[in-house]
Amino acid sequence: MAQIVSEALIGRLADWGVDTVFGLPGDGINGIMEGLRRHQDRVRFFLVHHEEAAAFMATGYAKATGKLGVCLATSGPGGIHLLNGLYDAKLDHMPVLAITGMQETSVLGTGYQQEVDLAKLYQDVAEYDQMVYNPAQLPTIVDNAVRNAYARRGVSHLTVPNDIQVADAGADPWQHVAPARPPQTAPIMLGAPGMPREEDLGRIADLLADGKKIAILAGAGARHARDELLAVAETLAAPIVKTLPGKATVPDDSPYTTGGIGLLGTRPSEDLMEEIDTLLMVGTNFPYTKHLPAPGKVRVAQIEADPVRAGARIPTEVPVVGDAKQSLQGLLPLLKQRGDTSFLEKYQKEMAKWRKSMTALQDAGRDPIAPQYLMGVVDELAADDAILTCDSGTIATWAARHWQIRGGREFFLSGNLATMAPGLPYAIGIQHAMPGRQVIAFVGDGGFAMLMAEFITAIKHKLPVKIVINNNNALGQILWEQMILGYPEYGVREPEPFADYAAIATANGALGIKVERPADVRPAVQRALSHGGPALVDVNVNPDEPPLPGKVEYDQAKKFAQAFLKGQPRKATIATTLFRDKIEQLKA
Ligand SMILES: Cc1ncc(C[n+]2csc(CCOP(=O)(O)OP(=O)(O)O)c2C)c(N)n1
Ligand SMILES: [Mg+2]
Repeated sequence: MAQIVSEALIGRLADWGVDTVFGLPGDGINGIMEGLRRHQDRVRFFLVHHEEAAAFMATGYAKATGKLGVCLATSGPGGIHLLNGLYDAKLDHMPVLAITGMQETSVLGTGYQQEVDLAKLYQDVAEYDQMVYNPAQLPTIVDNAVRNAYARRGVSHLTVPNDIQVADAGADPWQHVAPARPPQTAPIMLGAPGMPREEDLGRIADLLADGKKIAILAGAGARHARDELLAVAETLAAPIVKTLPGKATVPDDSPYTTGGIGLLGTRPSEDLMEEIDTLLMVGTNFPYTKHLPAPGKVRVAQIEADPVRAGARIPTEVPVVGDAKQSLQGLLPLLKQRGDTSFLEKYQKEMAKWRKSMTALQDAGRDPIAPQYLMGVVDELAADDAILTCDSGTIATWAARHWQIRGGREFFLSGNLATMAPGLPYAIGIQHAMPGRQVIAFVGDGGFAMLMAEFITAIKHKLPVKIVINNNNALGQILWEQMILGYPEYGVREPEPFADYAAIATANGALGIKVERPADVRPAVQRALSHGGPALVDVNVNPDEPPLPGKVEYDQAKKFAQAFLKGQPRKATIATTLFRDKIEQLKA
C-alpha cells in the first residue's frame, strides 16, 4: 500500500516523540484519521467530545510533561472550536500543535461547505501557521511546526486540504521554477542555551548586594528551579512570593515563602511588596502590575527565558536572559551569605499569622458548607504528589490559599487567559500522560457545566480522574467583582435548585457523590480519592462566601457597601458570612 501524505504527517510526529493526538473526526480530516489508523501502534488517537477540550487536553499535557501537545479538528466548525484552548496555550507559553482539515484545493475560494479560512483565522494565535499545498512540503513542514512550537513556546498550526491528505506521499505534481530542491529536514532541534552571560549574572549579584529589603517573585518559568530558588532565598534571607501559575515552585510551608500575590494572594505578600527596596523576578511575566511596587520605588532584576519579556513588565535595571534553574545556579556562587535575617523573620512571623487565619476559615461546622473547608479537606486527603487542576473563578482563590504545595504536588490552571472550563480537560490530558499520579480537578459549577461531557470521555477512556465541584450555583467570581465595582450583582446566579452533577457520573457507571451537609464532605472526598476509577464529588457550598483579597483596601470596602445600599440581593446572608469569617480569624 502506497504511503499517503497523512501517513507521512503522523509518522513524522511519532519521530518527534508525539504519542497522543487529542481530537474529534469530521469530513475535513478523514484522510488524517487514516494516517492515524495506519500509525496506531506509534501514536494514540484520543477521542474527545468537544474540540475546545481537545485543545485544553493538549495544553494540560504540555504543561505537565513539558512535551508538545497535539490536537486535531475538522475544517470549519471543528477548527473554530479549538481556538479557546489554543489561546490558553499561547498566553501561558505552551508548545502545542493544532492540525486542522481544509476543503480540497480544487474548491478553495468557492464558498464550499464549511469553508473557513483557518490559516487566516489562526493568524493571531499561532506562531507558525501554514496550509499544506503540495505533498512535497511533507515532512519538512511538520519539522518546522514542531520546532516553532518548542522554540517560540506557543502554538503551531497546520491545515491540510482533503485532497492533499490522501495524495501519495512525496508526490510533486508541478514543474519547479524556484532555484531550490523540495525541502528536506530532520526531526531534531536544540533549545537555546540556558546559562546567561557571566557579566549579566555579575550585574544581578551587584544589585542584590546593595539591597537591604529584597523579595524574590517566582513564576511558572521557575517551576523546575525549586532547590535553586530556596538556596538563593536562604543566602539573601529574602522571602519568595509566588505567582499563581508559579504556585508549585516552592512548598507552601517553606519558611522562605509568603505565598501568592495579587487578588488571591496573601496579606504578607502584599505588605512585602510595599516594603522592599529590591525585587528579583524569576520566570514570571506577572501581569497585575498594581500588585507590584510602583515604578521607580524599587530596583529590579529579572531572569527570563524570552528576551521579549525580560524587563517588559516594570522598569528593570538588570534584565537577564536565561533559563531560571541554570541562571540561579550561576548566580549562587556570586552571592554573599547574609548575616542579618531580621527582614525574613518579620515576614515569617506574618506568615504564621496568615496561615492560622486561613486554617480558621476551613471550618467543618459551617452550614452551608464553606468552600475553604472543602478545599482544605481535599488538601488534607490528597497524596503528597497529587496534581491539582483548577478553573477560573472563586475556586482559584480557594485553591491558591487552601491547596498546599508539598512534596511533588503540582498545580495547573489557565494563568493568563484565565478562561473557564480547562480544569476537567487538563486533568484528563494529564492523567492520560501520567497514569500513576493522583489527578484532581477542583472546578466551579459554571466551568464544569461548560465541558461536562468530557467527564464521559474520562469514563470511556478509563482514566481515574477525581473531580471535585465547588457548586455555588453561581458564576461566583463575577458576583463579587460586580459588588467590588459598587453595583449590586446581576445575572450571575443560577435559579434554584442546585444542579446535580453527581447523577451524571452515577448514571454512566462512575462514582458520583452529591454532598449537601458539612458532615458528608470528608467521607465523600475520601471515598472518591480511594476509588479506582473516575469519581466526581459535587458539593453544594455557601453561595454567599466572598473571596476577599488578602488586604482589603478602603475603596474596595466602600464600593462593597455602596452595592449593599443600591439593593444587593441576599445582603443578610452575605453579611453574616463575612461576620463569621472575621470572628473565626480573630479567634485564631
Ligand atoms: C470562557 C469564559 N467566560 C467567562 C469568563 C468570566 N468569568 C470568570 S470566572 C467566572 C465565574 C465562573 O463560575 P464557576 O465556574 O461556577 O466558578 P465560581 O466563581 O462560582 O467559583 C466567569 C463567568 C471567563 N473567564 N471565561
Ligand atoms: Mg460557581
